[in-house]
Amino acid sequence: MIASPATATTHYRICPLCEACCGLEVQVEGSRVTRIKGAEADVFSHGYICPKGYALKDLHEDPDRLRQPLVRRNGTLQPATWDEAFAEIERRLVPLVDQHGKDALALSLGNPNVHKMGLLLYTARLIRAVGSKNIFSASTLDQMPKQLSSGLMFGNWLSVPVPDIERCDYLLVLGANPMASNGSLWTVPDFRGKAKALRARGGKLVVIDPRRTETAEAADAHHFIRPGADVFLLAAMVHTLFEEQLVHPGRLDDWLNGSDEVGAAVARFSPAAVAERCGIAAETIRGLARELAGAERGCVYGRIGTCTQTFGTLSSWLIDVLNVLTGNLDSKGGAMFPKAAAFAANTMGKPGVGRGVATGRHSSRVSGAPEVFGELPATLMAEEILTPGPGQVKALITVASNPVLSCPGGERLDQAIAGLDFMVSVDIYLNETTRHADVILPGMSPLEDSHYDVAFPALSYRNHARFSPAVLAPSAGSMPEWQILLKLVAIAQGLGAKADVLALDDQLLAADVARLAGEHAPAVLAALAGRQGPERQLDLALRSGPYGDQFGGKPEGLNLDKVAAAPGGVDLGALQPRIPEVLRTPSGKIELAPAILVADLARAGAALKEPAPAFSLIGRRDVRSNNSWMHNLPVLAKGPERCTLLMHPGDAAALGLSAGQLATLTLQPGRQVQAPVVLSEAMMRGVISLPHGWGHDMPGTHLTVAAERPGVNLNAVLDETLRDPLSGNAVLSGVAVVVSA
Ligand SMILES: Nc1nc2c(c(=O)[nH]1)N[C@H]1C(S)=C(S)[C@@H](COP(=O)(O)OP(=O)(O)OC[C@H]3O[C@@H](n4cnc5c(=O)[nH]c(N)nc54)[C@H](O)[C@@H]3O)O[C@H]1N2
Ligand SMILES: Nc1nc2c(c(=O)[nH]1)N[C@H]1C(S)=C(S)[C@@H](COP(=O)(O)OP(=O)(O)OC[C@H]3O[C@@H](n4cnc5c(=O)[nH]c(N)nc54)[C@H](O)[C@@H]3O)O[C@H]1N2
Ligand code: SF4
Ligand SMILES: [Mo]
Repeated sequence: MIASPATATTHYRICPLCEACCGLEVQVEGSRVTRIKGAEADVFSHGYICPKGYALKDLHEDPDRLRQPLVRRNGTLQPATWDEAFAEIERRLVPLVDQHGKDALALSLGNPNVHKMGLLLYTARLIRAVGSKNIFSASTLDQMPKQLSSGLMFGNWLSVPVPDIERCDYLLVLGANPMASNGSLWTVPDFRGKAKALRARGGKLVVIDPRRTETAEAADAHHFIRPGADVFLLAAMVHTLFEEQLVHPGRLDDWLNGSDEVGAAVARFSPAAVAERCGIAAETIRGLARELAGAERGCVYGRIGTCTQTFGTLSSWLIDVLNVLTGNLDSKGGAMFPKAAAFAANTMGKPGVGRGVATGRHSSRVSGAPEVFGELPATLMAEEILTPGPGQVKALITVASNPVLSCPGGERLDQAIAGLDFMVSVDIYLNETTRHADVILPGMSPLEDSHYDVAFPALSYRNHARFSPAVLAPSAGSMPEWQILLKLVAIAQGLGAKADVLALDDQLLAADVARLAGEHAPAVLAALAGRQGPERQLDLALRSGPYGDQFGGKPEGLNLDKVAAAPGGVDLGALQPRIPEVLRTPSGKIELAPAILVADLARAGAALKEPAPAFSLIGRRDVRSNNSWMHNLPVLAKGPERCTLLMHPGDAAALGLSAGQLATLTLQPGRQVQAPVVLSEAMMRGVISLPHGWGHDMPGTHLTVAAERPGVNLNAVLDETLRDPLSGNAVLSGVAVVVSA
């Protein structure tokens, strides 16, 4: 806490609203938030803030935010006590699972889970307790391809290399718009400032995107690409490296398997063969490969645009193949592996070797889709609910998840969810999805909760450890989300709704410690005494982590007390090379040519022969919006209409459409949406853009501000059967569409 004038106090809080994880300074008078600004003292974000950061105040004060459990009685959701809510869950859920089996209960885990320590650490416990194979999350609407390609290449699902932007002098960005999204699978507050600095020191930023985005505007070069064609472009760049003898992995040579196989596998993807499909000239493709190879410190970074396509895993893989072959992986200024202070799987176990990753340990009941990283594709949720037979999903727990708006086939899913026997939502709003719940259990305002980013330090541009204590005391009648989840664990385990969650927390932690510390477990548990819940797990992770005090073994090392006492966090330095130590493949090497990826290139080869659709649809993100749930916050909701259809003026003219007119998008027979047209020269010809997360006009919701300008639900009409077969990720981009006036 920092002293402030008069009665105001100033508090440090890590922003939980996007992956940039900026440190904020929140000024409070009494229980009222009076000002929010970027924390200059933050060792990682140095005072940066975006418009969403201010919205924490609106979120805290939002009268529509739920503050009390709701239980459905006689068809309507009514306020209830926590005891009543948990008793109702026990009464309904336990017999249902007893009768139909564990798989009859599905979990749907949404994006905010990863932004709250209590949610992320305790949904892990809930997944284990529920024991269902029907685990769905936003990961298969987002980044699963990158996790799979990283897992296959480096041996761990979460070993994702990120650009070392402060030392990079050539950055090639595909399918990402960090100027609007503030970065993803790459925690990089103030991307704009860092990109500017890169260019100021003579570096070059190049963007590949079907739209000339805000990021492209700030770049040295931008190339339009036909949606979904990245796999061809990337394969042709790899082809060029081999053809022109530009393959130079440098020190990685000793740690590589499969370079020659990769060269052979991309033989058919010459720049000339792919140019037309990509919409990029062959000479430009060669030029990109040469620039990357010639850069002293180059890096290729791809994000959601390269994942949410049928060849998502191939594209994600080829990006790192380029980084490896040009000697830019694990090298200063290239694509590097952060070393997180806590919770990172790639800092645990034996360094340099491991079991690697495998998929398909089980498969989905109806479509037979393989499990990936313990999950089934989110797009299969509807069919698992709707298709009768043994193993049919009859009950659902959603945790911070709004799949009716965020998952393709949203309208069908909406109907499926409405027909469930029982549904629980851990959520802060009565929205498009939670309106179907029988019980809603509300989480707290982030300002009432302490925080440490569990996932993002493993994806950060610089190593760091930062903790923020709760800014405000919890409001009366609230319950920490980790305790809500532990109650659900207790019910799932048959301990009952009245179980003592603090005792259960002790038990679960003791089991973790026994696994981790063996004979030293009693001493470790004693050292952790005095804390509970997520903060105790955090102390354990920090102390046993790569910078930790090892419970006295390294007294100068980190623990939670030290991190919490450091104003603005602890800087742990620039990223350092980690190969071979970071690897967890059975061979102890980088697997450059995993068999399932090489095999999948045949599918890409076949697709290359098919013509691109006349019109294809892509999404977009706006800095004042965030997926489906921040549209109820006045500070963000104001301003121009955001749920609009962007198209090139030439395309609009050809279709007889003008600005402001409603265009109809037809994705399949019977699936249409209408949105107002905005003309934009920044769109590639033949490509239109509509954002997701809108459609706040459904009955039974309580989102007063959002309902004023609801927009339309793009995902209601997107095709839920389109997936990347390897990762199970949904295809959200480059979908064929018919546009009419
Ligand atoms: N067409 C299309 N669809 C997409 C995408 C796209 O680009 N195009 N993007 C995809 C991506 S990347 C993602 S990550 C998903 C996101 O989709 P979801 O995972 O569904 O996440 P959100 O849309 O952010 O909805 C978050 C939910 O969490 C609740 N919530 C917010 N804060 C809290 C909290 O503190 N506690 C609790 N308990 N609940 C909270 C909100 O009320 C809301 O119900 O959407 C995907 N869908
Ligand atoms: N303001 C804001 N910030 C957010 C979010 C938000 O909704 N709003 N969502 C958060 C979440 S959940 C995520 S996952 C991240 C995502 O972070 P980013 O990956 O940066 O997401 P986008 O801004 O959607 O950028 C994707 C880009 O890919 C382009 N694209 C579409 N299809 C293709 C293609 O086939 N090939 C290529 N090369 N490009 C393509 C799009 O035009 C778009 O510019 O953002 C996070 N941050
Ligand atoms: S960029 Fe904005 S929303 Fe993201 S963490 Fe920073 S302040 Fe929060
Ligand atoms: Mo996401």
